[in-house]
Amino acid sequence: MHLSLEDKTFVVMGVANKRSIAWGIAQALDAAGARIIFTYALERNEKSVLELAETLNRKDYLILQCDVESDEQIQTCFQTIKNEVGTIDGIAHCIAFARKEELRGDYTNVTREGFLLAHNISSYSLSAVAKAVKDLELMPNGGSIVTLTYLGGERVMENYNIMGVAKASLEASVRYLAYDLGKLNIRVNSISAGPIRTLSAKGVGDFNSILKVMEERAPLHRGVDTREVGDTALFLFSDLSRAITGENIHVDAGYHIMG
Ligand code: NDP
Ligand code: KAL
Repeated sequence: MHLSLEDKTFVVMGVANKRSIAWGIAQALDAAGARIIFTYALERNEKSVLELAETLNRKDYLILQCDVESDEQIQTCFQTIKNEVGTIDGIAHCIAFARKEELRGDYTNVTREGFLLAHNISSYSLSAVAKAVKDLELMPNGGSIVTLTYLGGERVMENYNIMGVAKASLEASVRYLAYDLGKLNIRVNSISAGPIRTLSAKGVGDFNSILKVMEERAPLHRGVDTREVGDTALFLFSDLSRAITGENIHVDAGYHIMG
């Protein structure tokens, strides 16, 4: 099915490389003709985002730095968007981080610093970005904000630990933000993606066995890819989902329904 978002602009946060879920979302948006503004955290990622952006159909993309640990960078980034583009129609927030050593073993090994860091980058950042959108009146015509979560935010999944707690906070933030921004006709939803082999997934947990269990037990008996997540994001960015907000859509081949 073809959706046209030709007159719309979206901010995509969290492209690290071509395996990133954010890149799958960018590809889906590009296929629908949308204009994209990319944000990255680390200087060293700017070049890889630029190389990927060059492969898009639309060349009027922007690439801006936005380390979400910094209020100043968030403010500067979204003020630049306001100055250069005026208004936007949506944001894909595809950002999470926790210390590697707190993503294995007992959850009780978590430290105060590690707990706060995971929540700061993986959860608070969504609220901070939503606040910037509201304060700068970036979505005067309404809009759609989409974030990424994982089943470990709803249930205990081995090794996910502090990230599961941060995702629970993120999912609750989606509901409170949906209520708050609903007044402005801005919708806020999350996509709960099945396991996908990205840079973040590398070196944490036993990814192969998690994927194997998914292929065995999920109703569709397969994994999912970033373009499938991208297509669901496209739906959430489009008018087809105009009455959906505060929702968490599982794009996981149905794995979450299994007992
Ligand atoms: P990637 O590693 O490709 O993307 C993670 C991104 O987070 C990177 O681009 C990284 O940027 C960014 N990031 C980390 N810290 C910061 C920061 N301080 N400021 C701004 N950006 C930051 O992995 P995924 O595509 O897998 O992850 C995207 C989202 O999807 C995450 O929220 C993740 O939890 C979620 N998810 C992933 C699943 C999977 O199986 N892969 C399953 C379900 C959900 P940089 O490299 O510049 O630091
Ligand atoms: C149960 C699963 C197995 C893996 C356990 C934990 C995964 C946590 C995700 C979290 C985002 C990973 C990290 O923060 C990794 C980080 O400590 C080290 N990596 C990096 O710094 C790289 C270079 C950058 C790009 O990564 C980040 N994030 O900035 C969960 C699996 C099955 C599903 C996943 C991977 C879910 C998820 O939320 O990503």
